Amino acid sequence: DSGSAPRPVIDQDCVEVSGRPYPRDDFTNVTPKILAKVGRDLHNQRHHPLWLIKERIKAFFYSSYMGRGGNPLFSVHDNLNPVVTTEQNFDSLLIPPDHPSRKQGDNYFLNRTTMLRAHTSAHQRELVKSGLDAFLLAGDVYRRDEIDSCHYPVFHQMEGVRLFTERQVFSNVPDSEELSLLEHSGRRTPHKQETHTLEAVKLVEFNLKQTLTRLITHLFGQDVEVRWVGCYFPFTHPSFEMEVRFQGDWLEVLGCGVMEQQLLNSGAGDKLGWAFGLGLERLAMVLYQIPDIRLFWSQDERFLTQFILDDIHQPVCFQPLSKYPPLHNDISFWLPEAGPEAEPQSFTANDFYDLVRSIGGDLVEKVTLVDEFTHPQSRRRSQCYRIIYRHMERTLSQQEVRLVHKEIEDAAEAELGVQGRY
Ligand code: FA5
Ligand code: MG
Repeated sequence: DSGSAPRPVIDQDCVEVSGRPYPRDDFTNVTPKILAKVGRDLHNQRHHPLWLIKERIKAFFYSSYMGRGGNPLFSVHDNLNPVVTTEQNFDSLLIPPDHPSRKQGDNYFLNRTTMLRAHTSAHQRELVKSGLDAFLLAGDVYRRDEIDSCHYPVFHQMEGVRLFTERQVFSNVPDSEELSLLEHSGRRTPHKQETHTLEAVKLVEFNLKQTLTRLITHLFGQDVEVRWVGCYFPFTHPSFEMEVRFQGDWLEVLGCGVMEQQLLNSGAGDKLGWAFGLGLERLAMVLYQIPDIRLFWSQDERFLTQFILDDIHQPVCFQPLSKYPPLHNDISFWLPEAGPEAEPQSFTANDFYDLVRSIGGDLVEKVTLVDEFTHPQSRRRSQCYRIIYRHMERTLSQQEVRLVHKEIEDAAEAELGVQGRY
């Protein structure tokens, strides 16, 4: 049979992503379900709601910020490979070696040195280094996280960065000859970094917040309720999160701040910068009243055709697909007993969430820890999770759910070392 096509070789030693092999090691934890999402590029699919919101954000920046000569100030990048080094995702952003965000339990690793990016900030340094002063960057990002209507292990972010020269920062301040961006013997305070002058930081911070507030009112109209919350990122200081009122609650839509000066040292050390990272799904959910984040992955025409517009600014009156009834099923198990001292925690909730998502896929709407106790004599710990199953496009049968639930029970025992109390 010399004429037949070569058969694909399934390589036990490598993970293949977009046609490239990555050697497995003890850090490898990507699942086939996750790998199947790489390359879907929802943000680049014309008329997809994530594409639509990306286009609307681009349009805002294009029309509000002109460079010299009338060309757009911000360049847009939406095709960077989601496979990055851990150096890009963490070290390049000053995330310390022991920082909790590096945990295996929170990220999808191809191996110890390579991962699916957990945020678009992973590309900040390379783009700043290439000489850009203002850019937007959209992409798919990957995180092991909780399961509910606002969290999904693959989502999309838009990053924005803008750098300012001293002249640009003080351009509207009269008699500003005495002012400078940087100072040499300053101290870090809750309001500023050691090398920044307070005047410069306040102007950059104001520009950042004004830009984002204008973006949000451009998208949602004047009536949207917004609030700023102070927070912490290793790569910005000071740092903030913006929350928007959604379905009676505050929903976090973005993080931002004044860039750590160290990030600008290779080539832009004489400038100051701001950066933000926003969740495209979260904004689209608020804008189009999309009730569940799984819908973005739907191939259902009744969902997708609602976003086909002649003009990206045309309002969308999203008609939710009727909600089909949920079914729930609980699962209880004894956690693995604490191993030898050297082996720390052998079970994390994210391992379980990931397993549920791997097997149940988009049938799973939500997973919550409903009960937990420690046996008084044996000291063994038991947990009970409630899994809510609901299909977005049809009614599930008890039978169908029982099969999936059984598969989850078996896999939890086989893969997580728990002992089922089924
Ligand atoms: C970050 O990812 C930072 N890189 C943002 C940043 C960039 C800060 C530049 C400063 C400068 P955070 O983890 O909070 O931050 O995520 C940013 C946004 O992504 C959130 O506000 C939210 O809108 C969205 N997001 C986070 N996790 C999820 C998830 N599991 N599902 C959907 N959206 C999410
Ligand atoms: Mg956050």
